[in-house]
Amino acid sequence: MLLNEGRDSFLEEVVNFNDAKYTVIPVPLDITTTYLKGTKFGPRSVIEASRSLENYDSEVGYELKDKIFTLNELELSGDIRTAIEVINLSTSDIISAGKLPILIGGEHTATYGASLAFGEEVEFVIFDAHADFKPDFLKLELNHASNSRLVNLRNNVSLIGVRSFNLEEKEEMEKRKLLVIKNDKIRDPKSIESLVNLLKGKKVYISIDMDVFDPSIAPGVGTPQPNGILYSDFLNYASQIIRNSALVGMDIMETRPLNDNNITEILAAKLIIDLVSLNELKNQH
Ligand SMILES: [Mn+2]
Repeated sequence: MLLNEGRDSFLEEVVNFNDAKYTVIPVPLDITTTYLKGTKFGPRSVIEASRSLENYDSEVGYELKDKIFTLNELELSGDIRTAIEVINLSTSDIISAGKLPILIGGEHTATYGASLAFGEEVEFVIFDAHADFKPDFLKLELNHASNSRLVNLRNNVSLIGVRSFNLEEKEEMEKRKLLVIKNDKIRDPKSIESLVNLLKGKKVYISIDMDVFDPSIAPGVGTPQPNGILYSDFLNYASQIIRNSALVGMDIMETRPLNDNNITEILAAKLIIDLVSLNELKNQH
C-alpha cells in the first residue's frame, strides 16, 4: 500500500515512511454525492497540483522538506459503511505509527470515518459552506449532508464560514450549543476570540470543505455556494488555531477537478503546505 520515489507523492517529497512526520491519505470517496459528481478525482488532482508549488511557504516563512509521506489511494467499495470503516482503519494505522494524518478527498463524509480514529476529547474545527447537520438526508444515514452531525455524535464540533442550512439544522445546532461562525462574521474579532477560547490547550482536528471558499477562488467543488471566505481569512484562523492548540489531524475535502481550471486544487494543495508549515514553525520554538 505504500508509495515510492516521489512520482505520485505530495510536493514530490521523497521520504521514508519511518522518517515522515505527516502522512497523506488520498480518499477518493464519491458515493453519496448528490449534485455534481467527480470528487473521487480530487485527491489525485490536489497531489498533482502540489508538485507545481514551491516547498518554501512565503506566507508562513518556512521551508517544508522531508516531512510528508504519501500513501496510495484508498480502495473504497460502493458501500458507504465499508468505505467509512476503511477510512477509519487507515487513519488509525497512521496515528498508531506516530504520524499526523492528512486526508485528501473525496466527499466530506470521509471526515466522519477519520473522526472514529480519534479520542472523544479531540475538537473538530470544520470549515464548510454547509452546516451538514441533516438528520436523515435522502433516507441515507451516512451521507455528506450529515457529516458534521455524525462527527458531533462523539466529538465537539465548531463550524466556520457556514452559510447554507435549513431551519431544522439551525435549531439542532443551537440545541447542541455548537460554536458557529457564519461567513458574514468571519472578520469580527469576537469570532476568532471565541474560537481560540474554546480550543486553548486542546487537541484539534481541522477539516476543510473547499466550498467554504468563495466560488471565485474555488470553483471546482460539488456544491458551490456564493459569498464564501477568502484565503487570507483562512490563514488568519489557521495560524490562531495552531498557535493555541495541538494539531492532531487534518483533511481537505470536496475538490472536484474542472477540465479547464485548476485553481481549486492549487488552493487545496497550498492549504496543506500552510497548515504543515505553521505546525512545524510552532514546534521549532
Ligand atoms: Mn460543503
